[in-house]
Amino acid sequence: MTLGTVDDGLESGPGTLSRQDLLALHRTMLRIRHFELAGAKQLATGKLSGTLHLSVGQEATATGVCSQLRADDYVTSTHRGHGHCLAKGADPRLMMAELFGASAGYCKGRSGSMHIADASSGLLGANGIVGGGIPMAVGAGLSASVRGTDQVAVCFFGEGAAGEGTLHESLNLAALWQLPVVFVCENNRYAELSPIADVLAAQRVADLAAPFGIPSRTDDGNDIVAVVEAIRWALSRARGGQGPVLLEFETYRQSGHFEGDAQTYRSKDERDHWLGRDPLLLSEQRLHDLEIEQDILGQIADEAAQEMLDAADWASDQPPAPALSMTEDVYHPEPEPGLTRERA
Ligand SMILES: Cc1ncc(C[n+]2csc(CCOP(=O)(O)OP(=O)(O)O)c2C)c(N)n1
Repeated sequence: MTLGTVDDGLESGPGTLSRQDLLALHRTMLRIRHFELAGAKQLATGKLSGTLHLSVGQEATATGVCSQLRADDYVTSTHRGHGHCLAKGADPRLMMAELFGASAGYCKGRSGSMHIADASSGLLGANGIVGGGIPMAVGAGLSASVRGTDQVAVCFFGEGAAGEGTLHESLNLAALWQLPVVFVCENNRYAELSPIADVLAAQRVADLAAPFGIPSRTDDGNDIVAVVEAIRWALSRARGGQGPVLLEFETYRQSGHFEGDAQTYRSKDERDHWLGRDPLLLSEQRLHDLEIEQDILGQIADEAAQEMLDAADWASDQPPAPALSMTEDVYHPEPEPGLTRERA
């Protein structure tokens, strides 16, 4: 669709974002929401096997952060990475094909949901290893620094990953070498089934940056404008040669840890509270305040839903990757002369 109906004579929205910007952000959040819902539907109807880690409720963090990145900036993601990939510019059809294990997918059907990568959009990979993407972003930041570019590397991670050694090693090196890395914690309050207080000694993830002299802040991760403001601050430092930054965003995973999770570990009251703070709801309220008509919002939502249903339909028709292709394109060094592969 064209947003031409609100294009003319735009006033500035809050936080130096125009109404057009806010609509574009809203649209990206809707595309993420509907990608997740379309994937869940494929699972529920048995067309897709395995499970998925959905990011329903966390759309504002992926959208806000990636909206301020350049195409050549790097992103590393997590097991809950669909939103990060979409927001960084990945094609939902090629992502969906990965969920189906189809050769047409970004990684020829070998990545599944948790390891989608697309170098052409700077996506160095989602990652099923909790904390695994964090040092990769430091490597990407080091590469940018050595090559003398002004690219930035962003790693998304959860508060559960904040207890992993990889975060602390990565903060150390990024600070020591003053690398252009933005550490982005999506604190969705639960690591699998464990509340944050059971897994992290620090009061806040943002506090973990202080020993390394890294500036940090905690913001509302469900408010798209707050996310954009925070990442703009972080990027002005990281791209400006002032070294790494850590952003913590408070948010809530509305979906289970995985599709099929009975979610007995949280109360209805808690859930209801956060449903009232749904990032799409908050964004819609703001757009209403800016006098954007409901018809326009409805049209954007319908288009996002249709796009993702079509992507799922298309992907489900793609031929699965042949089993024997599994070892193709996988790094395995040749054995030294005189050694057989078995002995090497
Ligand atoms: C190194 C490693 N340890 C444990 C796991 C099992 N595991 C998968 S998801 C998860 C919780 C991660 O929590 P968090 O980092 O907060 O991300 P969220 O699931 O909340 O998005 C764990 C422990 C894993 N995949 N990798």
